[in-house]
Amino acid sequence: MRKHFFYGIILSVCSIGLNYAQVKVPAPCGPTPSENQMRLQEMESYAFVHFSLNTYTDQSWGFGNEDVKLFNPEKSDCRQWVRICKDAGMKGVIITAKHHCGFCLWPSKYTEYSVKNAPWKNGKGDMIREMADACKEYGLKLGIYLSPWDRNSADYGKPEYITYFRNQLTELLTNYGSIFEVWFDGANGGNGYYGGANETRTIDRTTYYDWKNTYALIHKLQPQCVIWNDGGERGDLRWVGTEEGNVGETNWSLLNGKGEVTWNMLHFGLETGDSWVPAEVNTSIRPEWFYHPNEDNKVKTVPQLMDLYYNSIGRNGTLLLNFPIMPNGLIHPTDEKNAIEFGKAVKELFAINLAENKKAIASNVRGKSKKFGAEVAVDGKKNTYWTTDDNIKTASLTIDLGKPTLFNRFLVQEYIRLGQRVKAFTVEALVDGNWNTVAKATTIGYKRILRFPSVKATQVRFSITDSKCSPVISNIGIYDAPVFLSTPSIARNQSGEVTITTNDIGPIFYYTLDGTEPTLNSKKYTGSFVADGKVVVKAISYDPTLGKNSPVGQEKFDISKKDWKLVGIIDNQAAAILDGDPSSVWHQSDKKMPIDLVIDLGNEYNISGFKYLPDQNKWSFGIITNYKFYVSADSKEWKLVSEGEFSNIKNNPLMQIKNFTLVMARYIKLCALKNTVGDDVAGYAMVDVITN
Ligand code: FUL
Repeated sequence: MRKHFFYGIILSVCSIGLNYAQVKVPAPCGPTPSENQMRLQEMESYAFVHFSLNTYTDQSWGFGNEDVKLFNPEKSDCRQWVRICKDAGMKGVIITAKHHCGFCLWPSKYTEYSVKNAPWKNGKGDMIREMADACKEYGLKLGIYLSPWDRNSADYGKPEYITYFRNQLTELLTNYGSIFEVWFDGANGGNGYYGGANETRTIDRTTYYDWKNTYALIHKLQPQCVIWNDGGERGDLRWVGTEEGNVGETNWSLLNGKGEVTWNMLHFGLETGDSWVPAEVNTSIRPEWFYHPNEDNKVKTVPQLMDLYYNSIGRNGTLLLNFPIMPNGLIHPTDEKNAIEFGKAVKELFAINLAENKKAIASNVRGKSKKFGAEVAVDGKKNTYWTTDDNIKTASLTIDLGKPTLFNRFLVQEYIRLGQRVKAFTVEALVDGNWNTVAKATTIGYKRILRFPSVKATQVRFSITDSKCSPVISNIGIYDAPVFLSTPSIARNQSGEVTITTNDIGPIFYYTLDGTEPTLNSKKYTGSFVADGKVVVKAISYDPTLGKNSPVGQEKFDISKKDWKLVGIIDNQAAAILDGDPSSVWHQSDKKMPIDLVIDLGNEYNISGFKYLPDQNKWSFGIITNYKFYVSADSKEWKLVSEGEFSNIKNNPLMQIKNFTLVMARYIKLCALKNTVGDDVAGYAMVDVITN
């Protein structure tokens, strides 16, 4: 009897051993990330800092003739920037070593247009060196933004410029230690100073830069560096088609290595793509990339930054968040405060994974092996995974939370070293013995986080309903996230009626009209009210059940539009320009460029600027890039008061603000000279004036 028992043990040990040895890891499914791409994906979030001569001229894009003498950040402190980035949870910082104006933040040997001729530190300063030192001190990685378009260089457009560009790249990749990412912006060619030529230069972005050889140089100098490039040859990462701070809910980390890349491919990836090209979500903590004092109250709030987190990292992307540097060389205190609170909130949110080390079972386990079992998905280790037998494309995993548990977030990760596989999944919660679906989604990738209203359940079932190959899940997290109320939106229509709204369900609003911060003692909003003429409306929303209020929303309105009339336009839809609603838009397409829009303000005013908001819709068109702006007392004799470009309006279609010398007028004329696609359509969501 004892003998049998002994042989039995030997036999079963052998068969376990056999079973273990037989269960092979799944084969990769489609393209997989390189080590460099993997390292970047695991960084999850990193920062941009935008600092150049634009900082001193209040511009988005410099022309290339701005005076180097303007650059004198008397308090500049890269340690402040890096400390803030670190506290915000970021793992690296990419600095605009050279933006489109061509000004270099390091003393390049190859141009005079750099810090070496600026008053800052008597021409002895080197901002890239200071950044490299600060990054080292705080344990963050350093990245470089080097604009291929250079509006200062006399050689731009000629072959000589490529040598210049590579010389600069060599300086940056040789003298400042390890660089984790190089960023080549897609804005290319156009008008500029070009060493005094003051002309328009056009290049073929697919051939001019000879990216292949530039990439070879980067690989030689910095083998661990990833390349971001929106200008031609496919890089290691892709732009997501918007600077608003989101990537598609469906997000494949794939594209084709060659061929055209459409907007949809940028935003959603390409399920059938033959190359691994993950999404990087780039956006600014303020509307624009460079510092503009008029955006001091437009800094993204913590709830907005949390949305950004879910819409980037939570959708299988990395987050590249920009901080504009002020003329004194520091990050503004509001940006600092919001970024640090955001970092803290993310840390707190993910501190307790309610699923970790809980009992879990799966509908299928690869070779019935413990190594690939359900519990491995909740073991908190990133290199272990639950997977199924080959050819299994639908499967579920159930986690027993042990007791009724409140949660509102579900996080899941694929082991992407074996490819991105899952096409669709659902999450259900067991409440009082019934399974309720709490969320449905498509792709997962490196990380997917789903938000849903709080639910109290004893078990959670994660079901893969479609997959390219057998699913490979490395991690599952269940969280009870604190709820943030979003900043309320404030709009005013042509009759002067102010409306306050929010996407949250249930909160009430309090507001002020005298510039003071609203509190629960301020006036309660009971519906739209009239506040015509110049006024600042500030509002908060408050949820009595949560006992929480939102950050302050604010809108500064100028003169009343009651008496405004669009001159010579009979289409009723054109009222969209004056209705105060940023989502409504009117296009004129019955004329050839230049196309005029004339507005009668009804009275004479002292005007010192104008605002133009382009079409804000997803499939927007008629976005004006070049304009002239005229004023008149009688609509007969016109005076040109401003002309130029709406820089970067294509990628970042913000409200454009142009200031000019004070002038008395009753009529205004916005003349569209060109739009983003070069056709004859001019679209307007809003046109407004700034009075003294
Ligand atoms: C854009 C540029 O044109 C902006 O100025 C900014 O640098 C942003 C990150 O990329 O396309």
